[in-house]
Amino acid sequence: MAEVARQAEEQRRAAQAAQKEITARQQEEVRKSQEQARREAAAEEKQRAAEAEAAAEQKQREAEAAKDAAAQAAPTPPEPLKTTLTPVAPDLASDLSDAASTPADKPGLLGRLMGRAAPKTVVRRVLDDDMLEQLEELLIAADMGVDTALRVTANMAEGRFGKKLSVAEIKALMADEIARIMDPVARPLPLYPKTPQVVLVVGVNGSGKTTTIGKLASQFKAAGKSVVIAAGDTFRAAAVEQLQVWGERAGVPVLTAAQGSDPASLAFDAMTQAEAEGADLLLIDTAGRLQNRSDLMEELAKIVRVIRKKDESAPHNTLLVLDATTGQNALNQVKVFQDISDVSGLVMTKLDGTAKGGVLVALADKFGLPIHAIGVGEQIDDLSPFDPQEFADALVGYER
Ligand SMILES: Nc1nc2c(ncn2[C@@H]2O[C@H](COP(=O)(O)OP(=O)(O)O)[C@@H](O)[C@H]2O)c(=O)[nH]1
Ligand SMILES: [Mg+2]
Repeated sequence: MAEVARQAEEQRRAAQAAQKEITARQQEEVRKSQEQARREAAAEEKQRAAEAEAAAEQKQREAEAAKDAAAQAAPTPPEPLKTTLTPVAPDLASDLSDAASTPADKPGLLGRLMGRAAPKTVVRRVLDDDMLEQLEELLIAADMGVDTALRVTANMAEGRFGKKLSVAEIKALMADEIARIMDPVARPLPLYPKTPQVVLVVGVNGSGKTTTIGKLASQFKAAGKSVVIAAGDTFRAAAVEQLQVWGERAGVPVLTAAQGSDPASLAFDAMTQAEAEGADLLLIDTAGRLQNRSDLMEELAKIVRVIRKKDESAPHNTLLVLDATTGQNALNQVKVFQDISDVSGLVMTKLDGTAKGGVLVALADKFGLPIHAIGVGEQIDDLSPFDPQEFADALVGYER
């Protein structure tokens, strides 16, 4: 019996020990699984943090890329005219009271007119015939032409003859008179509801037609217009390539034809494509070989005839592109192109750094044709609206 009891007791103990062991194992497992859960939670947390960090980085990268793109897309405004256009005479631009001018400097026109003065002293001189004559010479030297120069000085003298004026007053007066002549012709390229609006671009070789078309296409595109370009100067292969480069820069399709092929048939195809695409504008480049005037006239007339088969009212603008550095010659070019085409407006290029900007005043005075824009450099954004006061101030070297 005792043996049985002892065995039972042993069994009970063994069972108890086994139970203890099981419990310990279970506890160990619980502990382990809790540990595992903690580890997983920590890993998950780490993962989330890493993801958040990556997202933030990505966001920053995107913001930076957007900023870069915006910086690239935003047209850098062209240099102000007052820093790029050469004033009527450098002497007019430099203030007499400027202490920086050294005695070695040539006194310059106004220096001679007014006499040398102690720094900071405002010199005044009487506006008399002598002074008016010298101002005229200055304007003629800037390619304003005799008639227009006389008109400007006569207007300056009106009501002021015999009065004493300072350099600043003379500059302001001259700038105002010039701006008054330019005001009526300063008009942007008109846009019509009829599409495609056909803009025929004419002018002598090298005047800046192709460059201006590239700049215009870029500006219209930026303004949300759809544009098609026709490379109508089929005479020179290089001209077509140049236009293709501009088209790529502006993001505008350029229609081309083989060198020497008929520009009129290209214009017709371009018109067909512009209509099919629902384009807002069709810009047609042309050759500018004035050496053979009747050929050029025939070529332009044929382009016009052909596009009128599609739209009787086309071309809606005939833009004459003139090079400011050709000075008075630009006046002859207007006459010639008015003879052989229906010039509706002007673009004056290369006003950056020319001393012949005065020709624009003569053009406004003599022809009264709208001046739509001015070219102030070779880059895509170097086409500015024409602002008469800014132009006049820059021409005279007047700081407002
Ligand atoms: N500085 C300056 N150069 C210009 C301007 N417009 C055009 N040009 C340059 O004048 C040259 C002739 O221009 P281009 O467009 O080929 O004239 P096109 O023969 O009439 O088509 C090129 O070297 C142009 O870069 C301008 O406004 N300023
Ligand atoms: Mg060209």
